[in-house]
Amino acid sequence: MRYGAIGWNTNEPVTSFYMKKIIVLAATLLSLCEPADSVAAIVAKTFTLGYTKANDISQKSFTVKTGEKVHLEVNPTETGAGCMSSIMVPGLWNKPEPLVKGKKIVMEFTPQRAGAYKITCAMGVPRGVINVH
Ligand SMILES: [Cu+2]
Repeated sequence: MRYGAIGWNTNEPVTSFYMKKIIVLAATLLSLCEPADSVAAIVAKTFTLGYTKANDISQKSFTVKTGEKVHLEVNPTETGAGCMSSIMVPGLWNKPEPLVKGKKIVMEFTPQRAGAYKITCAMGVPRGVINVH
């Protein structure tokens, strides 16, 4: 075989040249095959909310799609008191989470059925809505 035919001018053996190409190609293909979980984490619809006693959660209405992962985060700058001192989303996040100053709350879920899901306190008093289409 004639040197120069594929554009190299070192004394590198032909096999080594192609092995490097194959390793780079294999690494590229592997990097495309990430587990489903990390793909979902990337595409999760994310909402980052604040909370104060006076204004409650900083966003009250949400629109998401069925089958789409939702990452709903609340960062309380005050600790809740009384009736509305906890938060949950019946049907999507059934565990009441206490609103405590400086304690981040993360609720992650993937709605499977369309509907209007109320955001409530532990007793079910509404404070917002997640519309699933
Ligand atoms: Cu309540």
